Amino acid sequence: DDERAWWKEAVVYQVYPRSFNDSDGDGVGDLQGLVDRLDYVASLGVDVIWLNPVYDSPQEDNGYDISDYQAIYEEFGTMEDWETLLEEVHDRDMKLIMDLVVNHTSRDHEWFVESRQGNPEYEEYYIWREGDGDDLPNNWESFFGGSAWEYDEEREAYYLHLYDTSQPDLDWSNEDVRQDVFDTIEWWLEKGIDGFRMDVINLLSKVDGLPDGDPDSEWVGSEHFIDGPEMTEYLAAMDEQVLSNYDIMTVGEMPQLTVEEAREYADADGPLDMAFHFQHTKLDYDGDERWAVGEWDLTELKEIIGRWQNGLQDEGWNALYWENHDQPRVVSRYGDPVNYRRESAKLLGTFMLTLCGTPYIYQGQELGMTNAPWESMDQMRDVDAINHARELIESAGHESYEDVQDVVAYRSRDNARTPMQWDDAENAGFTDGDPWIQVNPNHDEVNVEAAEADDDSVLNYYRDLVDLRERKDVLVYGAYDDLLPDHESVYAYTRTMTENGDTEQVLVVLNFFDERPTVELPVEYDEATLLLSNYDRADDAPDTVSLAPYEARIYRLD
Ligand code: TEU
Repeated sequence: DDERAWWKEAVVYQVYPRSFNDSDGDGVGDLQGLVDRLDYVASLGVDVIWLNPVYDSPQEDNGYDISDYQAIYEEFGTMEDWETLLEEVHDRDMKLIMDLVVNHTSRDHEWFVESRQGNPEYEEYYIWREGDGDDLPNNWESFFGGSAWEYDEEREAYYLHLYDTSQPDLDWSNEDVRQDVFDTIEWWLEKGIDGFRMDVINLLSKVDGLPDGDPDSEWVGSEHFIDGPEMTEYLAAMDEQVLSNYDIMTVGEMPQLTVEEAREYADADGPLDMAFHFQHTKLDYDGDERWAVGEWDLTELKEIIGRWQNGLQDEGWNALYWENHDQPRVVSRYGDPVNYRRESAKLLGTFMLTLCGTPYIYQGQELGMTNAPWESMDQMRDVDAINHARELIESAGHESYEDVQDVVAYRSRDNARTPMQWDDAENAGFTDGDPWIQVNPNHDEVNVEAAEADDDSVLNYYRDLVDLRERKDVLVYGAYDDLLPDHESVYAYTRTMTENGDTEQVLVVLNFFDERPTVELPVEYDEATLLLSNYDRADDAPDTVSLAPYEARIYRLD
């Protein structure tokens, strides 16, 4: 969609506050720590910060279990600190979007406390079902493993939790729930924030009667709770009552999202501006299996990206990402963290910042941070990884963690959550205390201080990429054309935009592996200018290109 909007032209930087910067030495990142590093964030040239949940929470799922939507988690600071943050972000001409987690709350939320006591006002706020002993209400599974039902002694009934047992799902079919959530959204918007990232927002509506799901499906029950029957209605109401009254950006996180659905959620009158899908994050699964690692294929990546680039060309808008707090580090998945860490980090960055859509850079991605070694269970913090590690050990009749270490260490969400690497000091400059999670040992080499001092660093390359994108509308709005859909190691595409009779075209050539291929490209041009590359080389003709390992080039064609 080429109608202009500020959020289409924006580059977003995601901050996971728990792991960004600790200002008070308790080993946990905090709001003041982020404020202290805002000049760094601004120096990247980004326009928007997406802040992961900072609300009051028992932190069973690092803040995705919210016990009070209108208070700040104590270890992160106070509401005053948060207000300072907003002000300081705005002072630097950036915007701030917050995480909205309203599929579920924490079990400690007052609504749940009242609900489990059977207080009539809150009785129907969550999804309660009768049942006893092994007789579960249905066969739905939690994303984190095990049944999606937990028995509550107090209410003597089961409640549904599609995530952790500490995260009961709200009953969105209850109008009072919707109204309370809309009021919360409005309360934050009135504080002056610039939008929301909406957590698992396509899970709100559950099929009536909660029927059993296909037992062979990867997430049992999901056909009955993903994109349920009332989804469109709930989001339309949220939009009409609250969102549409503000000039904000909204991005929905939507597991199992297809292009067709994305066009509906994010068309011109849709409730959302864009949505995160997961298709390209599953390339390295073994089939459908997340807790197994498979070989990935570049032509498959092209197919997925092409589907989304073309599918949202006229309607809707892409959200572009490689990493976030739930994904392992991209260099360790689709690059080479050992022999070509820098080159492949730059290559993957080039890809993300030259596609059509709004790019999201996750903290540390701009340094080429990698997965960490998880040598024992007690180094791990993530409830998802820990649960699945236990399940894997049990189900395969394994003895110990070592037997499942390869897959767990590769896939764990903790890979994204190791502290931001500021310098080569003991705790990477993240904290003066004991970090809540291990610091990646490679921080002695991979860190901001070293990257600042090095013209060739991944960091400085990301700055160039962001800068280029900010200067070239064709990189934001231009149409995408894949030149080599069948090539197994080189990805090459153009972005083309015609405005007032002038055509602007950019060519991107990416070598995704460590070989040295030569490719012929079907491009027409009178003059080609190399705008950016991760190798130092003189301009050469872009129709016959010989590439070094993980080489990336961006040309302007005239
Ligand atoms: O995640 C939803 C979710 O299911 C995925 O992001 C999942 O972690 C991913 O598919 C793994 O590949 C959101 C939050 O981002 C996550 O941190 C929370 O734990 C979860 O919701 C529950 O709120």
